[in-house]
Amino acid sequence: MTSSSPTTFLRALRDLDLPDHPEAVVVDGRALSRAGLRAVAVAFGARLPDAGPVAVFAEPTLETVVAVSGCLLAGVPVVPVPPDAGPAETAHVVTDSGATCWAGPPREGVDLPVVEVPTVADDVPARDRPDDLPAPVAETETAIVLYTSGTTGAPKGVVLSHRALRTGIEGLADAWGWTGHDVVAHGLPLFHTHGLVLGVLGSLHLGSRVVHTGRPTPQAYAATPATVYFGVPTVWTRVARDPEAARALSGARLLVSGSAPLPVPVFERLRELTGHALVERYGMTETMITLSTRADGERRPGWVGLPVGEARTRLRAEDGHEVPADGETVGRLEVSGPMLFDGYLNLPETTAEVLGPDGWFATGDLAVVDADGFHRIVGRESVDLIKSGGYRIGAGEIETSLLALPEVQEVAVLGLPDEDLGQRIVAYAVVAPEDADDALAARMVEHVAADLSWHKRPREVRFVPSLPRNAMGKVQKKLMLDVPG
Ligand code: MLC
Ligand code: AMP
Repeated sequence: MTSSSPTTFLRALRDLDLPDHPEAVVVDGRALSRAGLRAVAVAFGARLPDAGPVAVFAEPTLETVVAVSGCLLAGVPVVPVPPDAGPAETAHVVTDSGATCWAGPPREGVDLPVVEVPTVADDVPARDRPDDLPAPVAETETAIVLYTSGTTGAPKGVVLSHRALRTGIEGLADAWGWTGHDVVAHGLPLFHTHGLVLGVLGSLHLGSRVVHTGRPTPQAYAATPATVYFGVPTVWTRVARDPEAARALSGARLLVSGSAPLPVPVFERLRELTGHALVERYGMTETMITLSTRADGERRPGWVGLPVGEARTRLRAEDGHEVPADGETVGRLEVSGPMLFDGYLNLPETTAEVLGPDGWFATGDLAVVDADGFHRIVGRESVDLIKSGGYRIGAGEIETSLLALPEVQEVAVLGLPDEDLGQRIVAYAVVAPEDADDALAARMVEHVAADLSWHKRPREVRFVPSLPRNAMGKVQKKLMLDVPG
């Protein structure tokens, strides 16, 4: 067994000697100081029935911040549950993660003891308010399990240690000059890396204030004074279409885009409107943020910059050789470093397919690197992993869901280019001619929204007489992507 130092993640929440602010954390208009958050988070941790993982219904609320912080301070793994997930997906996350209790409102598919989440210290009886923090667990212990889609099957639990989160955040602090003097604003979901781990937990580690705007709308961003704004490209595309909101962000220190490719015209338009060249960064649930442009360095539209902190990258050709750093030759991007995940929960074989014994992780993304070490993400190897609005969605899970409808004989799900969402989920379905109508299309969309989650619903259904297949019977999705409309 390897020894490991105690975790120091969430330093600014552990160490109350650091400067505090009455509105250190604001979610949708409700605020806590860090001292206040620490008190209720520790009280929440003390209520947990055992050391088992805690499933947290991760709405964008102060309760989510308290529950997640409380688990991390208590050294208990936390499992954020997407609030828009249907009963089947919720049940999968709760069961697969082995969660032993539930922090959130009653929910179909969840049969676990509920732990109430306090947000006001005075509401917690004095006897239930520990004076001190629990002893920190080892850095190598699991901090969080984030569920994310693969090309097929149900979402997989990505296991991240306290060390992965800490080193990932400290790398970004270095790249972005992110300090306790910053105010971070965003309105992203609190069940993924971007909104939860970077926006909220990153701030609680580095001591910046964080303001969650409820929704990531241009108006909400414009109305929230901050030094650093986080957004997925869809958010920035919408800001670029709202000149007044965009101009309101001119006084920021950094505007940061990530989770999907930022279109170059959006980068250019925002430069015109705000005077800012956006910082672009690339990451994955499995890797934290591994590449970024720098606060004090070049920002090149369409490029995601240099390795962050202790992250290392390499680009491999199909034959396994490293590709030249010429800014043109495309290779498979691999990443190593202490910010990597420990594996997919309960899936050792799937983990071994992507995470080698040498510590290199195959991202599934294709990239080029130039002589200065600048990276550009070219695309993904598989068309079956779709990024829509910054959400990662597996074509396979949607196809499986749709095939449960008796009318759907065959189906292929694709991510088609979309100006707003980056990719738009389109389901190509083979059904009997008499079934092919708007009512069935609407029912298919509703079925996915209810069965999986709202953000995984197809935005469009196209009825087709057949799907193109090769001699082996495999659907030729790349051919379908080449055929317009
Ligand atoms: C939402 N709606 C629902 C619903 N859920 N209606 C019925 N049932 C439900 N379950 C409604 C909303 O209220 C809203 O209505 C409308 O549907 C649209 O919802 P939306 O999903 O908010 O808007 P949309 O335009 O589809 O989404 C754009 C978006 C969203 C940018 C807001 O895609 C988003 O939040 N993306 C962020 C994804 C993300 O954080 N990814 C990071 C992954 S981590 P109305 O009427 O109010 O408009 C990662 C690592 C890294 O990638 O590198 O960062
Ligand atoms: P997720 O696990 O949701 O973080 O999704 C990770 C995937 O998002 C990566 O494998 C990339 O395909 C994509 N991605 C994240 N950031 C960027 C970026 N800046 N540019 C292009 N693709 C990105």
